[in-house]
Amino acid sequence: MKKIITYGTFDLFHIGHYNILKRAKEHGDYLIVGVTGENYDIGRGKLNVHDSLATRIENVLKTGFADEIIVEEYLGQKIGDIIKYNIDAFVIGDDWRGKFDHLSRYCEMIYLERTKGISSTQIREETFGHYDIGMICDIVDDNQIVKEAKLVNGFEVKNVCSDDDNVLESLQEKYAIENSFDSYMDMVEESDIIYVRCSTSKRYDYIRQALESGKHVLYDPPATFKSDEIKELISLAKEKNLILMENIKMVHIYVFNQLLWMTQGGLIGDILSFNCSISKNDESRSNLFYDLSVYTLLPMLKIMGLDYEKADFNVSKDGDNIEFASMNFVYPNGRAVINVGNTIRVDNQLEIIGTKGTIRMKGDWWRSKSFELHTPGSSDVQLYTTNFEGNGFKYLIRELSSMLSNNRINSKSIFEDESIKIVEILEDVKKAEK
Ligand code: C2G
Repeated sequence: MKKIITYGTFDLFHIGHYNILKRAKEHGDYLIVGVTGENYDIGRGKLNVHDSLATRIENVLKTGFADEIIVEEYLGQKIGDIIKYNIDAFVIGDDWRGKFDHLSRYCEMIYLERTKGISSTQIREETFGHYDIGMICDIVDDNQIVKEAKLVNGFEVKNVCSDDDNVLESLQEKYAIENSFDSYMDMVEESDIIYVRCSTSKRYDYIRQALESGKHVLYDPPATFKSDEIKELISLAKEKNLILMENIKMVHIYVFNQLLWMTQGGLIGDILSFNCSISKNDESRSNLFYDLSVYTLLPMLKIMGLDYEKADFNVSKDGDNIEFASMNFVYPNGRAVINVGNTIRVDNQLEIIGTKGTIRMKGDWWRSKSFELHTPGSSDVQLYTTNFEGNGFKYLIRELSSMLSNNRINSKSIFEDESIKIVEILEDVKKAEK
């Protein structure tokens, strides 16, 4: 009996998938089909698979060609599968030609011609639409949004605008953005989503104007230092049924959800202490201190909660510039200490101490792909990691994509009360700064 194996995602099942399964079966007597698991697809950069694993398996089964279905869960599984299932031949479409030649040591390799004119990507774009992103920016640094947006079907940074002509020219050239605009409102008109990436003092106005024009907004936080202004923006977005979302990538990354699960789900016991430090020296960005503070406050609020009893802020300044600030929060059963260095460097780290364990993230923890779990009484350190290329922007855009296709305006990664609380805290820090 000749055993064949083939693999695929089989999203939005179409004639190309049907044909390859049919022909794969014709090459042998028994066909095993490996259907990709969701985590595996995310890991290999296939971010917006639409159908659930169960639906994709069901569609493969319905063809009647598969004798057995397995789930492909990790990179490198194919070798183990060929050995385990005693496979004689591996079949795959010729879009993969050359990529699997190393498997020919284990079994026969058969590349079959792909069905022309049809793909899941094409169906996804036709069914779920296309969103043009317009970026308003005052530095020549796109935060990798141009590259990362391309990884999510249906999203593209098509328009750019800047108050500064030189910046505008450099941005358009550096990132090969199709259209540049002198007028912000003209760009807003031409875009579906606006990304506000400019100095803090300008953010509120740009966001408000975009929302008033009926456009979804993604912005570098904080939007403002005034809590009534953030509340106003949030209600404006709600009134117009628009998405208003902070660009905080950390909360969209898989490993951060694991960290939240452990801390919120009691896996490291009661939380006694949340301690983190962050510093970055970038003179090209004014008010960077406040941008950095947002990164620290969001995980604190998620892990320790919104209801601290007391807070005090110690702000050290050199002229107008904040060099360093320490923020201390007293919670009913624990403490949070946050140190933010602007021109004064501090070691970047995050530590959460619970009664049953300690979590540590070293280095640039806000963009880290891993954390350590230390358990009292054990010398074993467990490492939780997630692997991906880039800065994680694609995961944020993927959430945006899911919100748009489900007609949901509220992000579940950053809740409205957290957004408001962050601005309220920054408002208090501003007062302490004086
Ligand atoms: N296919 C085809 N013709 C199309 C589209 C897809 O013949 N028009 C084939 C692909 O070549 C592949 C199979 O259908 O053999 C499944 O395609 P996808 O669902 O796109 O899966 P893919 O990302 O190619 O996964 O481990 C996963 C595999 O390596 C392949």
